[in-house]
Amino acid sequence: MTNEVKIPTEHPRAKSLKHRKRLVEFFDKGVVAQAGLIAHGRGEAFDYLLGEKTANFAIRALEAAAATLLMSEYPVISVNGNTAALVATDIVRLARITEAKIEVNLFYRSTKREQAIEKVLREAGATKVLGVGEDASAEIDEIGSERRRVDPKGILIADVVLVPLEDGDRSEALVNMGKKVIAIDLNPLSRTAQLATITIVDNIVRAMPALTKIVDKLSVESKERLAEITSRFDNGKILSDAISLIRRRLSTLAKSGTHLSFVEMNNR
Ligand code: PTJ
Repeated sequence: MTNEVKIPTEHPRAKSLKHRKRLVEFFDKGVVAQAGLIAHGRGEAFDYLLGEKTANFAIRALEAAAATLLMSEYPVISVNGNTAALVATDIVRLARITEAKIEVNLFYRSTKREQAIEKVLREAGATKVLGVGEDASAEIDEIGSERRRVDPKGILIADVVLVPLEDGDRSEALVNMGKKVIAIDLNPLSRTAQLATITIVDNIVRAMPALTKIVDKLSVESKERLAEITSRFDNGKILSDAISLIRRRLSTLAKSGTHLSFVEMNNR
């Protein structure tokens, strides 16, 4: 039913409605998990609080993420249902320019879903997709969920893992294994956001294309310059800035009680 309804382009929330429609469509195709729809709603709520824009702190995290990817030896992009539905083309583009592997890694794992996600990625241009079926033959013991099953040619041996949107049981284990974890998560309070090496507090639909652009821009920089970007990066400060932005927006909005004429704060 949701997918039969045409979204009017002039609708004030047309973009957000289109993303919802796409997720429902990909849920019907067996790509997105039921819980993926709930997770998206949680993300939307945080995006609303953050002002639905890529904030300065997210740009700083994107730069650190781009520098980290460019300096890495064996980067892997981990893909789940929501990510495949919303940003498959960006994943393939980013993998190409960073020479990263793409691996399907699911919380609600089933061979059918793994294959459906692989199909979406291949249709978006991926030539190789790790972690599907028997290929996910290694296990990370510290992870309790199905996410522990990984590809021995992928996440298991990666030095940097990009996890756009996940459920938080994994960041800590990957960091404990000595890997750098780059997370994209709209909730600065989530376990993933808190435990990642670099947290991009932004919507994957904005952050993924932005990351590709920044990687392109930084790809001409020297190793020293890239190392400088990562060494001065402070993830605690990023999380603190994200939480402060929410607080500032809410206290300003709380004063008037109405927000539709709300002028964006320019001191972000
Ligand atoms: O496809 P699977 O089987 O691997 O399952 C994927 C989900 C998303 C269902 C699973 O990882 C899960 O349950 O995740 P959580 O615990 O609901 O966490 C999802 C996090 O992503 C939350 O912190 C949301 O705020 C955040 N989020 C949701 N949508 C977006 C987002 N962050 C960035 N961009 C989004 N579009």
